[in-house]
This record gives sequence, C-alpha cells and structure tokens, in this order.
Amino acid sequence: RILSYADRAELPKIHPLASTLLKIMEEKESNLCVSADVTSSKELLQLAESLGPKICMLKTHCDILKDFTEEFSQKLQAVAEEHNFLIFEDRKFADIGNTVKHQYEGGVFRISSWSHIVNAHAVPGPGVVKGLSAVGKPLGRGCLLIAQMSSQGSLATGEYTQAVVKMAEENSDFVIGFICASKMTEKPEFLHMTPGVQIKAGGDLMGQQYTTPEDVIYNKGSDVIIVGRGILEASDRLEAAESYRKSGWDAYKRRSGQSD
Ligand code: UP6
Repeated sequence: RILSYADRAELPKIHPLASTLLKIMEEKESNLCVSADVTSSKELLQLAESLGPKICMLKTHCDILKDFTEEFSQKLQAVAEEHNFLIFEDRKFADIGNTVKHQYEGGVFRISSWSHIVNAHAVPGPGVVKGLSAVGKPLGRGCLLIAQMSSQGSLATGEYTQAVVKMAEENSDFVIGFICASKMTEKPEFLHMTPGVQIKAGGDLMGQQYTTPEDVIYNKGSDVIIVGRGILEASDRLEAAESYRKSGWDAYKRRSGQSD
C-alpha cells in the first residue's frame, strides 16, 4: 500500500506548494491537469472557468497566445483561486541561470507573477535551478524538472534521467517534482507529472506518443496526468474532462489500495 495524496501532503519535509497541490487533489478527487493549448486568451479563460472544478492544475503555454496581456494573467489567477487549482506555465526553461532568471521574472509575460509552477530542462546543469529559484523561491513558487519526455526519440533517457533526479533531490527547496513517464524516486515528497495521455494509446504525426490514464497512474506510479488534445478536441470538453478525471482517480484509488 502506498501513501495517499493526503498523507504525502503532511510529510515533514514536503514543500508547501507540493502540499497545497496534494491537498487540492485529495479534496477535488482529481489528479487531472488540463493542458490548455489554445491560442486565444478568451478561450483559455473560458476553458479554465468551465473545466476548473474538474482539475487540480491548469497547464499553459503563454507564448502561443496571440493576445497575452497582464489583465489576462490576473483574470486567470482569479479563476484559479475561485476553482481551487494551480497554474503551471510549461515554459521549459533551458538556459544559464542568469538568463532564465530574466525570462522567468520579466519580459512580456512576467511568468513568476502569475504561475505557481514552472518547469525546466536540466541540460544547463544546476545553474538553471539556481536562476529560477532566485526569483521563484521568495514568492513560494515551485519547479518541475523534465526527467523524460513523451515524444518519440527523446534523448532524455538513462543516465541523463538519473542525473535529473539527483539534481531535483539536491534542490528540493525549490524543485517539487518531475515531468516524466513513470515514478522516478521513492522519495514521496516529489510529484510525478506525465504528459502524452489519451483514453486510447497511440500518437500524433509529429512524434507525440500517448498512453492511458490507467497505465500512467496505476502501472507507472505517476501522480498527475496531463491531458491536452484528448480533452480539447472532444465534442464536449467538460464531459471529456470528467471522464479523464474519473479514470485518473479510479487508477489512483486502486493503486493506493483504497478500492476493491
Ligand atoms: N508536453 C508533452 N510531452 C513532454 C513534455 N511536455 O506533450 O514530454 C506538453 C506539450 C503539450 C502537452 O507541450 O502542451 O504536454 C501535451 O498535449 P497533448 O495531450 O495535446 O498531446
């Protein structure tokens, strides 16, 4: 029997933001993160508003929006508060510490001002975490390191992946978990989040590879499913989100021995 999300939220060494997320997951019975990959800020806000009750987290790519404004980011934060979910800007930082510090804090997007969670590639070495942490830690933000990718031919494998896990464990004051395909560490303080999820396994024409909520949560031991087109391209997005929420939650209940 593994620790429940609720148990993990109370661990003595848990990062406060990871604890917040685990409590949201338990309370809303959702390990679903919707990847809101749309290009209009109005549509993104409508998505957040309608799917908000079903999700623990909303993932954004702010640089695909054609009309990003600070007003939009303020409205998104208000919706996140209203529906009790966290915002994860999927910026995939990958430069030296000094540069990512500016990219995270400044520019047009001012990501650190509105996004609870960001992520980074470990390619540059620990300086990337130091740079992001200098901005995010005082604000109570957290970071995920990309240990593996869902795309075909990904180079993030083997020793690289192991080195990413080590980097996370050495920076646990700011790194709260991983983007990965399966459980990376036995340390229950870390969160595992997995993209490339659809109800049916398969892929797209540009190398994306899909596996199912059941496989990700029950077999692979990840914590959060990240779903984009599986929901966005459904004729009824709300119905699709509910179906992913239920699949992810049922798989978690089975894995943690809280059902059957
Ligand atoms: N994403 C992946 N795979 C990774 C890391 N990130 O697909 O290894 C992101 C993509 C996209 C989302 O940038 O926003 O997760 C997946 O969308 P999809 O469900 O529509 O394929």
